[in-house]
Amino acid sequence: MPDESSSSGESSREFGADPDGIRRTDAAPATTYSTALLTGLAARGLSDVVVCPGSRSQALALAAAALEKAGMLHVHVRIDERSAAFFALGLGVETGRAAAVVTTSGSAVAHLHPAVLEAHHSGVPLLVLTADRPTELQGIRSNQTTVQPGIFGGAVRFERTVAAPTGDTSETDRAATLAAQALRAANGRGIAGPGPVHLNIAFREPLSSAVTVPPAANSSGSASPSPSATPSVAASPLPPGTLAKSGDVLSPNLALFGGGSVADGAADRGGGAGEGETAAQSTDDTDAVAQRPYVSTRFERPSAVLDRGPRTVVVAGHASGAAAEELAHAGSWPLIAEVTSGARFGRNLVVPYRELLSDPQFGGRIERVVVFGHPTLSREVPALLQRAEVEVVVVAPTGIEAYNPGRRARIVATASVADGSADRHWLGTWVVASRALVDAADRDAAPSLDDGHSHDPAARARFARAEFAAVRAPIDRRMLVEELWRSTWPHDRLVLAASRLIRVADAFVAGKKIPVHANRGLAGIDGTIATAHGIASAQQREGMPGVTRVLVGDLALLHDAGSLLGGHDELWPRLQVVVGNDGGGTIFDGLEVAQAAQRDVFDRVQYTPHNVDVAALATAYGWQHVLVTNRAELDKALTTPRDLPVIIEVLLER
Ligand SMILES: Cc1ncc(C[n+]2csc(CCOP(=O)(O)OP(=O)(O)O)c2C)c(N)n1
Repeated sequence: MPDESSSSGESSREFGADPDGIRRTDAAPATTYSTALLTGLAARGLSDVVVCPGSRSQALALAAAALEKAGMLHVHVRIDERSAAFFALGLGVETGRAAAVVTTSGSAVAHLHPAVLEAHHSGVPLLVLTADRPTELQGIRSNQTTVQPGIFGGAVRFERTVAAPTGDTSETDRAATLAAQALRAANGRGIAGPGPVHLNIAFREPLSSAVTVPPAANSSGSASPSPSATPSVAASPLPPGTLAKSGDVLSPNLALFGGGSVADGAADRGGGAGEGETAAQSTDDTDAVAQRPYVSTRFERPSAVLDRGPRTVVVAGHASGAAAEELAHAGSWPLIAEVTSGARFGRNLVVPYRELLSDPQFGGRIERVVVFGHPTLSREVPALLQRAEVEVVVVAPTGIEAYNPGRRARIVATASVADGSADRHWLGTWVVASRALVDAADRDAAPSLDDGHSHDPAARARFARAEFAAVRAPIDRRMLVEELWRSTWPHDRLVLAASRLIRVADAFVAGKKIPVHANRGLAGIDGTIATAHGIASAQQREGMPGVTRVLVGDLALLHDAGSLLGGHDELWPRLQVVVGNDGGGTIFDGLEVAQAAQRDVFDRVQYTPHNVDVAALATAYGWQHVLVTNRAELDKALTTPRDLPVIIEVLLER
């Protein structure tokens, strides 16, 4: 039993006592269990719980609120579970640690699915805690009751359905053990890496009672636990493929990553199978056990030492991190770094990579590609990786799938460069050609400074006119992304929706070491604002400076309009939603279907026009709204400090 939940004889703090002052001594098992679970999670590093309202989940919600009062957690409240889950995803993106979401039973759980899928595919830690009905209410058309075990299919790293707590004294120990297992799985263990975890907990009436925060937890708790505060108490190991103690049901989905191998020691004892094998897991309480792909946490990918011979480029897809730039630098190889890679900087960077990959003199001569992260923003990169004569090395230390469009990549955990002399000519040709293309496309030729300083009134007037024209220039997509890029610094965050503008940014913005995020796991237009809100909340905690700017198309904004609603009385972080409003989804205008289909039909079912008044939308949710039409107004809007979140609207030509 973890120390923090042991009985020490110290007095406990109690929250939620009856208003008449009479202390209720009969704690509801639902509350005892929920408090133990959340205390266990907080003790192991969980810092944020996003609560959605509901009756069946009240014990978890009230316990979370009590732990917040005790300084152990931050609680955020969201009405919409989809929004809540993406908000938690954003917290996980920024902190690298799971945040938890609490929901009631029924369709509430299904609203978590988009964020769970995104977390699964992008490897972001996330913990979902769903309340369920007890077994006696299952299968009888009881209200708000559905099939919650296994609802997320193979998308969760670990899942456990817990039978309704009964008040048995062993339950608090088991809650603490489960907390440790769940956080370990969510925060990343073994080759699967971080991802979503689902704890589905049945509750029986009484659904809650006054919350008593265990004293040890009370004194040691911190609302901002440091990462080093993570597991200090070992959980009891679950042998792979075995059941938890009676009352708990291991989901068949647990088999996905090696049965009980997320429990301490199990993976190390070699219980898993190799990658590509399958395993079935039987449980007492579930008979629908699926055969699922089985990835052992034991399996490790090899490391590669790359010889210098082949003409090589390094591709940094989404969330590669700086390792891609380091390898390109060490190998003297051109670097193709997508805008959300975290590696878009350095001397080897090739911004106009699409053009050069399509050029036989450049792309045509590539012999080897080393890929980091998840490239999603061009057609040229996957086409390159499918060419039979090109060797492909994919660096993926963790992750459920490695990027492998040609299905013949060598997948490694790390890559380094062998000794020897670099082929500087190869790098030089790319860098020179890249610079030439960038210069040719440069539209920002500054007005001549000589004119500005001239004694000739005509020259000075010419300078003033040029300067005026530059700041009054109407905004187009490229200007929009370049101005955003220019305004953003390392202490800021930039979040890009899966609209057309992310591709424009990828095509044009220069190298700059700034944090850029996008939900590229599934490239959905859903949840962008909520994710950015989560990122901003985590980043700006404890007085940190910075602004989070979100660049969305109008459909991405409308899709996540519900996330403009924050928690009542919760402080907003500095958040700017910049919407490029072109009246619908113009990303589809660039597809072949735009030429092939009848115009009116195409517009109706692909472009999907709308007439939403964005200013009124902002007002409805208590946001500020600014409409900008030229560069000067845009710059001002991006740099003006505000007390409220703002939607900066830019009208764009279709
Ligand atoms: C959840 C989800 N539904 C549908 C899509 C398909 N989709 C991709 S881009 C897009 C339209 C984007 O429109 P908008 O945000 O206005 O940006 P624009 O293309 O106009 O720049 C849609 C519907 C998706 N990616 N995700």
